[in-house]
Amino acid sequence: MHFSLVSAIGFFLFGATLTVTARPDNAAAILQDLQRRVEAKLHETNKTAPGSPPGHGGQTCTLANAAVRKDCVIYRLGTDVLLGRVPASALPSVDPDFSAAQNHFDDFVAVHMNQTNFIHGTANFLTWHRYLIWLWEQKLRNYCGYTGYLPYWNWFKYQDDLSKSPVFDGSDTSLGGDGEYFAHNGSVVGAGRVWLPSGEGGGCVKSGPFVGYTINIGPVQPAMQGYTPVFTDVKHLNPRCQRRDLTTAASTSTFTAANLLNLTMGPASATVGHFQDELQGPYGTLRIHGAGHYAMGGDGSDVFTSLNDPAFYLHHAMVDRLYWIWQLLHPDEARKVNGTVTFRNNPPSREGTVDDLLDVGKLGPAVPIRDVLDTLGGSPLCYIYV
Ligand SMILES: *[C@@H]1O[C@H](CO)[C@@H](O)[C@H](O)[C@H]1NC(C)=O
Ligand SMILES: *[C@@H]1O[C@H](CO)[C@@H](O)[C@H](O)[C@H]1NC(C)=O
Ligand SMILES: *[C@@H]1O[C@H](CO)[C@@H](O)[C@H](O)[C@H]1NC(C)=O
Ligand SMILES: *[C@@H]1O[C@H](CO)[C@@H](O)[C@H](O)[C@H]1NC(C)=O
Ligand SMILES: *[C@@H]1O[C@H](CO)[C@@H](O)[C@H](O)[C@H]1NC(C)=O
Ligand SMILES: [Cu+2]
Repeated sequence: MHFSLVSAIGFFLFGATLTVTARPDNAAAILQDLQRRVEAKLHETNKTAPGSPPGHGGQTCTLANAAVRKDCVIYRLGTDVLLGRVPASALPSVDPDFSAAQNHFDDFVAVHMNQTNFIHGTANFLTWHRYLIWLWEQKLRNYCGYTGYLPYWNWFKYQDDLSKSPVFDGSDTSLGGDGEYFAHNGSVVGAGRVWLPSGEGGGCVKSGPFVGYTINIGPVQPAMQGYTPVFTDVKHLNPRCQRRDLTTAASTSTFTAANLLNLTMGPASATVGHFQDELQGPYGTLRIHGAGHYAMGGDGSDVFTSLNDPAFYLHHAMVDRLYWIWQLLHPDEARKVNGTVTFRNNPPSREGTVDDLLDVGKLGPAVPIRDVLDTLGGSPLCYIYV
């Protein structure tokens, strides 16, 4: 049976033309519906980005040859190529200035840490992270024998019991399970205004492919209480286990139909400024982007070095997927940016533009924002989500 959501979410809609045929309380079904809607749009245009330069391999990027990123529920990583472990063990660090980085996995952590104040709450937040995870996907494929594409963590499944999620269930194809029990009083987030009670972990990840794996950089500012930050920079080596505290309080409260609808069709979808600000959360609130990090707890809860938890890449793939859906639903806004070049404009700085370069240090070439606005632009990006 199909419900028309128009009346239920009428206040979200600007025109009455959008109809979502899913129960209003079922975020996963709403997301499916949005997915079908944007796929239909893509197929209408059979997007080849007219005028765009050829993508990799000299081919123009089309729907037919685009990479397809999938839900990790249906597309697990495969035990032969363990996301993160292969590059970590196989690839050396490429930046001697990041002397704490012991391998290429750490390089990603270091680059993100060094730029934290210039890539969050900024005009480049969505595109910088889009480019970073694309580079990660390329490394896995080009150097680690990985033949798939980056899967995403579908927030709208298992949000009421993260330990059952294929991302975190502790199986060989997950990114590891919960941490060992570590007594602590939850996490303080949202500029100190939101308290999340602890889960059942908090210590070293105790199951899955990354047990015994060493991380080296940070923590700088973990939200999890009792996890003491070290004074740290990209030269401070701090070898330790990766910690996690699966925090369902973060996911269940935030990965909701109301938040999804607001961001894709409601007031928060109206402009790129509204979209990115609501996604990251107005000052003192917890919203979807932060909730993914705090749902991981431990290392994943550290805004500077959350990449130490390999689930970072699957979380940001989902952030990117939401951005992609939003872009396809809002073509007039899709190529705009909003905001300045410093974290919540602190210290005050100039407005960002689509000509600003996305600086990823030695991870890859700096590219202008305009080149990654379209995931089918072909140079460098050529992918879709299903
Ligand atoms: C899109 O165009 C390509 C050729 O550029 C074609 O191979 C493909 O089947 C088309 N896809 C759709 C969905 O129409
Ligand atoms: C850190 O980032 C700044 C720019 O934000 C850059 O000038 C500096 O070289 C980076 N540090 C390292 C060690 O790469
Ligand atoms: C845990 O922290 C919260 C928020 O700071 C506080 O309200 C609560 O009393 C604390 N509980 C314990 C047992 O310290
Ligand atoms: C939707 O987003 C707008 C801002 O873009 C915000 O003011 C409003 O509180 C959000 N609504 C809900 C229900 O979260
Ligand atoms: C950026 O977006 C916000 C809404 O989130 C809006 O108030 C502001 O005017 C926008 N700034 C520019 C320069 O467009
Ligand atoms: Cu980040």
